[in-house]
Amino acid sequence: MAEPSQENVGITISNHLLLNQQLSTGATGSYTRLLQALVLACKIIQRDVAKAGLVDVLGRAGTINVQGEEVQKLDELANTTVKRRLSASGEVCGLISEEEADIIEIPRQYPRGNYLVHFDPLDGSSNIDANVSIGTIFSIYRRITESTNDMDLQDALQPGVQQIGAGYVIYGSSCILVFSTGQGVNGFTLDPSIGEFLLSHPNIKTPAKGKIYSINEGNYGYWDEPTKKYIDWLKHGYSEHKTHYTARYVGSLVADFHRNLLYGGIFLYPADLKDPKKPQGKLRLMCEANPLAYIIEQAGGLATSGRERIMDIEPRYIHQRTPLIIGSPDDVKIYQDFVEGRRP
Ligand code: AHM
Ligand code: MG
Repeated sequence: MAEPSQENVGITISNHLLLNQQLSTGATGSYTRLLQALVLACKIIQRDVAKAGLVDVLGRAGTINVQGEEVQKLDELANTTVKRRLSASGEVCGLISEEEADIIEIPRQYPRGNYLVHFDPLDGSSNIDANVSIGTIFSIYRRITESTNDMDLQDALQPGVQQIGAGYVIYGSSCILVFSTGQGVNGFTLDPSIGEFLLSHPNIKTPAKGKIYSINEGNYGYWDEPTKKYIDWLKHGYSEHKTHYTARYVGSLVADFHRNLLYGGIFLYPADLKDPKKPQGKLRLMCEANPLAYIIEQAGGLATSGRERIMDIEPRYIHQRTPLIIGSPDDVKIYQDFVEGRRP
């Protein structure tokens, strides 16, 4: 697919996808149909998120609303929406959601396509009641098993380098969809008056170095020594780095990631050494770390677990977690220097 130029700013996402399909030799339209189904799912979730405050007034999730129906939790609703729309596209052979333990089978009435999608339908959902930005994250692979049947675990457990597309949507002050299919990163903002995502951020590149660091410092006592030293250095090593780092942490991954992507900086969710539930940190490799790693690398940044590049990790199970250190390349390299003992 070709990189969009500044002249394309304002074109609709459908137009952008179709143009790229025309420019890709041998394209059948399957991938475009898959992406269009994802876009539609995200528009529906945006509509539901925008009504979340009203749901709270008219009936809490899990209670019975005025029509006598049970009010569904927003993250369950988002999960159902993505499943339905992607299944009905006829382009997927299976789905894997953060919300469900196993591979999701595609209902029998739909054909099995060649793609599979890992997704987190509503990341940061603990922030919903406070009106803080939340998001959907997705990661697309081509199936590797040769079959017209359902996908199997081998298809699901591909390393991040095999992704053929990834992205996220933020339901925030405006609704923005950021994605890449391997030729750079583009951002589309939803114009609610026409119900269309329009190209607003063509060819996003992250700054080589930033001034922002994002980490849950309440967990300081649980980090490994290199991470503690790195954060101490960011806060106290002013004479060396000659800049003033500033802390920003929303606690909603898409919001923290997106801000740092645009402004530059580093986001860290390291391993948690004292919490037996989080020896690998909190974030999931397949539906959170890999797609954001794909985006950041496409934008010129880096993503590591501290031990290895995120996209090189060989997944062993679907809901595997990983430490995630991601952002501007120079900042991630300095973190790596601390890990590898090049800085005291
Ligand atoms: P979730 O998938 O249960 O919503 O949890 C993931 C969220 C991320 O959005 C965010 O980066 C992280 O949890 C924050 O965790 P913490 O509250 O431990 O700092
Ligand atoms: Mg999540």
